[in-house]
Amino acid sequence: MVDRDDSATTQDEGTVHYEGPSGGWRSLTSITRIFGKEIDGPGALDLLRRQNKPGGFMCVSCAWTKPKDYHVAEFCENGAKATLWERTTRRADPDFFAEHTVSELKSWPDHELEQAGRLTHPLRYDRTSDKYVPVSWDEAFQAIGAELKMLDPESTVFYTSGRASLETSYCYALFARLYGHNNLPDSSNMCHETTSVGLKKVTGSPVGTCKLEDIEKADALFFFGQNTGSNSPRFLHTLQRAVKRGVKIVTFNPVRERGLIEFVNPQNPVEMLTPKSTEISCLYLQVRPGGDIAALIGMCKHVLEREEKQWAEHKRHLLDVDFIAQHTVHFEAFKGKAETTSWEEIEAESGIPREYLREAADVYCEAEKVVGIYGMGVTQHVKGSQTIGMLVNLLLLRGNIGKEGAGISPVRGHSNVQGQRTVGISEKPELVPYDALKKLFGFDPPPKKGVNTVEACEKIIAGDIKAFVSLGGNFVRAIPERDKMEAAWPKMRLTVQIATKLNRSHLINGEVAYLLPCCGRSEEQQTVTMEDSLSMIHGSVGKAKPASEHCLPELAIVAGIAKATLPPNPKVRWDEWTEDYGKVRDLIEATYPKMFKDFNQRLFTPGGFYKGNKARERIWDTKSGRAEFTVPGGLSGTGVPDKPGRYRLITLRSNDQFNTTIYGLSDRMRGIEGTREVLLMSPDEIAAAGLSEGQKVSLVSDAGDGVHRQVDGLAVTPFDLPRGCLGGYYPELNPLVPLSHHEELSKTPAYKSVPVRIVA
Ligand SMILES: Nc1nc2c(c(=O)[nH]1)N[C@H]1C(S)=C(S)[C@@H](COP(=O)(O)OP(=O)(O)OC[C@H]3O[C@@H](n4cnc5c(=O)[nH]c(N)nc54)[C@H](O)[C@@H]3O)O[C@H]1N2
Ligand SMILES: Nc1nc2c(c(=O)[nH]1)N[C@H]1C(S)=C(S)[C@@H](COP(=O)(O)OP(=O)(O)OC[C@H]3O[C@@H](n4cnc5c(=O)[nH]c(N)nc54)[C@H](O)[C@@H]3O)O[C@H]1N2
Ligand SMILES: [Mo]
Repeated sequence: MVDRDDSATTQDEGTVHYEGPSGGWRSLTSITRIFGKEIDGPGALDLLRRQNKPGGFMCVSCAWTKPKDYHVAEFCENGAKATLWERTTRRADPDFFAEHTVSELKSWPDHELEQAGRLTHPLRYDRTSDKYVPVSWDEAFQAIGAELKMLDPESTVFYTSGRASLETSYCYALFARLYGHNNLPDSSNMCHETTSVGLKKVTGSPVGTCKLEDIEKADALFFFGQNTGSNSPRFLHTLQRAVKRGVKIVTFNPVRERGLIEFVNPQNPVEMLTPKSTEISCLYLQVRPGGDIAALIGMCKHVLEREEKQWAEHKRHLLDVDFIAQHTVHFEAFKGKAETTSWEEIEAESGIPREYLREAADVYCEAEKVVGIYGMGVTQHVKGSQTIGMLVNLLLLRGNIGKEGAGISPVRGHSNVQGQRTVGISEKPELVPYDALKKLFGFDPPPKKGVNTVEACEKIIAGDIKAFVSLGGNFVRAIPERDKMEAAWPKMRLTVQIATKLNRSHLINGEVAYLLPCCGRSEEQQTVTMEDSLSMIHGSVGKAKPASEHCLPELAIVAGIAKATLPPNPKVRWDEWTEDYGKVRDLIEATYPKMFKDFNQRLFTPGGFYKGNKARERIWDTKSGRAEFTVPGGLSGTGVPDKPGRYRLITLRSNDQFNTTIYGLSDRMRGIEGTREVLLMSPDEIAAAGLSEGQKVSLVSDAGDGVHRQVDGLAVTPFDLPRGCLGGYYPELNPLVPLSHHEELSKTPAYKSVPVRIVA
């Protein structure tokens, strides 16, 4: 449960585990194993060589920052997989679709659907033959436009997955508002929306306050629920350097994730020859899922005890009392809560003995500058905002926000998910500068709040949504409540999917359905831009040969549909914008003059240009005008009481997947190979439940709402996990997640603690 030095020593007998460090030779061999011969060699190598460097190609995988001081090869195993996946030589062309009916394709595993290769032609679903048939772009645009013109705009949804560029995203959001709605859910609604709402509430900032320099200057880093080794591997370089500098890293995670335990740098020739790994975390605490609020209260309790003692003995404060007095509110209420919460309650909910929480808190107290880092292990819980509030409480105690080397750093998911929100993809009108839009384009943007992802699902199930346009992504696979959603989906009048590769969402069609092939980012012939997790904005130059001459850039597709839908407006110049994205950047600058000052001139600033952050300057855009201490409502983050037979299920990503895209069946850093149909469970729990290794079981949801949700055929697999908790893979287990099981303020689905029972 607790690990300090040798990661292997505390391992339970018989538990499956990969014992090697992350990075290293194995990370390179895994790429060749997956892709073999099916990539366009020279083109792909050119992209990888330029990947994430100033003036180069910005990776389509994660949102981790692209540093000014880059490596010779500034890409990781998983970034390379994402680039090569886009550069496959396989094609899902009209011949492919002539051979297979949609019903037949539905029987294929998700992995094989994407394996079919890149989409090459605009396609219309023909119900009579149950096949996709090629159409011309003009025919597709006119037909989609005609349908949209007949519908009430508020009965339509425009979804985005967080990859599309700032330019395309700005145009897409503008199209929605000119058409007449704010129904702009984004993959971020399933991801860091908890940050956009929860972090904003307490600091005034919807995004992290750190720059890379802060992480590089910190004395201690605290990780909560973020799997760096698989999901933002380039960050490991920063961590490795930090450890070598003597920085202390403390990790809270129910799973012992390799990347946060030790790391061999695959780009350091000396380390590759004499594999000597760097130990990453000095303390690795296997918190129970949803137990972070309790763990953080425990740490704060110890910090407050030390303050009292230090003041009594030395008349010196441990807390930053000036900062607390000048910059915060509600300190006393929070202090009261921490003091009156007992260690027994804290240990029971967090699953961590008090001496380890005290040790973690000592690391915090002894560091002048601390950064708090988190991911889906925090945001995807019912009480995710409260957990963020607790992490902020800890940081505020010693003034660790708004000073150099300190701050809070949510690690974002998709490569431009943060940027899409910045340029107007939002269901909330108050987050968009309507005055600027009105002035620039001479219209009144719709005042009514639109739907987020969960609300879109509710309305689709209720039959209130008539059309769904998807700019990337795999919505039906990514969301909760799969069975009801798959049943409701075909009742929509129109579904439009703009995509690079075939996926499950393209096979569950509305009455009228189009599948439109776009260029990947690597194939953009013009410069596009994105914002990374540390709020740096970068230009990306792709210029690879498109998968087919019929693929169009995403912006051209959005413009094509918009033109066919909207009445002409001399201020809205779709053709000019498609021709020259620089003009869209001028519009972005005109709409957001502070963040995007001199946008076109600063595109290629090495390391990106910073969009700014008020909380970083200690200007608090909160209700009180100060940073806010908060008192959590309870100690559990799950929102569901424990009871006998009920487990907390964590849905995980493997190292061989990007969200719903499954590259292969190896989760090498967790030692799980050849299958994803597993139920991870601690050996003690397996014994207690009377199960045996390898036994096939079913999971049923235990949400108490009377709805039966079940997934069968999961092999019981011993794995080092805290008590009362199970693990398994996303998206296979999504049918178990109730739509109503979401974060309380932001409605982010609570994918990290799904209440389930095992049926043997
Ligand atoms: N290669 C690759 N890279 C990716 C992605 C991918 O699928 N593949 N996806 C991208 C996207 S969209 C996103 S959002 C990010 C996701 O990246 P992460 O934020 O790392 O998300 P997850 O992989 O879902 O897992 C989060 C971690 O939280 C831990 N955890 C679960 N429950 C709890 C809890 O209650 N408390 C704590 N402290 N920890 C918990 C899990 O064990 C896991 O290690 O990665 C992005 N990058
Ligand atoms: N149980 C569970 N569910 C989860 C999560 C979890 O941790 N657990 N995580 C959630 C999170 S954090 C997220 S972000 C969502 C992800 O949800 P989405 O963003 O909707 O899903 P992706 O799998 O990223 O989408 C993959 C598809 O995008 C298309 N695509 C790829 N590149 C491009 C491109 O350049 N342009 C276009 N137009 N299309 C492209 C391809 O067709 C590919 O099949 O899932 C969420 N669902
Ligand atoms: Mo995400």
